[in-house]
Amino acid sequence: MKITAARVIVCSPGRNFVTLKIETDQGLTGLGDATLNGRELAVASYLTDHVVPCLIGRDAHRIEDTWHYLYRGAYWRRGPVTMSAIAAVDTALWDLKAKAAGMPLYQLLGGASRERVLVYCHANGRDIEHTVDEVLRHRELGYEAIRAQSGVPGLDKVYGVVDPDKGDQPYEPADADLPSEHAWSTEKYLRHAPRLFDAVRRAVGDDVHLLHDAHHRLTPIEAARLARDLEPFRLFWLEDATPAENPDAFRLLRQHSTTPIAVGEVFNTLWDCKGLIEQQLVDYIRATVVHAGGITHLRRIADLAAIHQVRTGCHGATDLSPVCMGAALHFDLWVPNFGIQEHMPHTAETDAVFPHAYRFERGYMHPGDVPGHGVEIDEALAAKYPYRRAYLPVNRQQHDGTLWHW
Ligand code: KDG
Ligand code: MG
Repeated sequence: MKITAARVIVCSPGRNFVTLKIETDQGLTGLGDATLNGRELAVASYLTDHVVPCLIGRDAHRIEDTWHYLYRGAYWRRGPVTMSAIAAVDTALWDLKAKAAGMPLYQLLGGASRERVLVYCHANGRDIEHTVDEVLRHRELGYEAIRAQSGVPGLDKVYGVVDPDKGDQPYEPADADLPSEHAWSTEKYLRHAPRLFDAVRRAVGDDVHLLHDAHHRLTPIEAARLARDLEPFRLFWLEDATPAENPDAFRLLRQHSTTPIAVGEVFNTLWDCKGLIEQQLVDYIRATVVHAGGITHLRRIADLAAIHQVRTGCHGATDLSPVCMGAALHFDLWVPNFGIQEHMPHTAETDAVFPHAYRFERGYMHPGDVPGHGVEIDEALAAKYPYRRAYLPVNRQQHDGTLWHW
């Protein structure tokens, strides 16, 4: 099966998505997600200008060889742009191989290890009361695992928080034109977060998994304090408690708390998490298909994690396209050391552009059983939503304006 053409499709049905479509001489096509929120065109250019010319004429079945051709062959390794581009090619090739075999992708990976995929949702509120209402509403929808994020008194905007009264959208922000600036206070947040989980746990009882994302904003000792303060509420995980690039920080965190730790949505390769996994400094690894080199590389990360009792918890925010979601769900159904999958439903506009076989049912998902990863693109509809420049916000310390982690 020879690759005859490959194209990058950039569209913005509510937010930007970058999709690679590979065509073959067998008439089959494969899709890969290449979306890197806020830096979309860098990946599109990396693919169009540097990768696509190398793909034409290659055997689409040689997934492993193509992965190394793009990774080692570039000489310059790693990084989110490179690895998202490689991921897109890899995902499209797995899609093609599974279509050629007439099987859903999870069958090629080794078959289903479970009946269905446990997912967690986002309950976001402007304050504690609103967040509790959102947790209870998501419980009614059947979710057994719920991430709770709340506005913090004294801070106007906080990551993960939605205020419908301010017209906020229930998805990861992608502000147009230039990055917006938020004010941050660690002291206010650290006072507030334990109160939030006290209220949420009381309202929802013991039978729901609760999660929280600190989004890299704490120093190691602050992260340790938060993890310890949250222990009574028995979280499923505390995510990105401190910036992910410093493994030593996680050693300090571990010394102080038994709250399970998740990290890795910003990781691109095994080399970013090797130490954290081998030293069992984290419990869940959040790398996913699009930003960590595709199915081929993600399964390598998962295999290393498995022998150190670290489980997977793939990133699944709405800035990852349905193509990534579909591929991740096949991976989740197979991967032996599965933990949980993040699920933020896409908007109706996005779902219409990316028709898919995966489905949600009362707190669980399934990738479906059509050949391939089960996600397609309606190119005519996609063309109606041209790219719009968009950025994630930035954070500054409230007291003196120092640029901080968002
Ligand atoms: O583009 C950034 C988002 O993907 C990130 O902010 C989402 O932290 C996130 C999460 O846990 O979903
Ligand atoms: Mg996160």
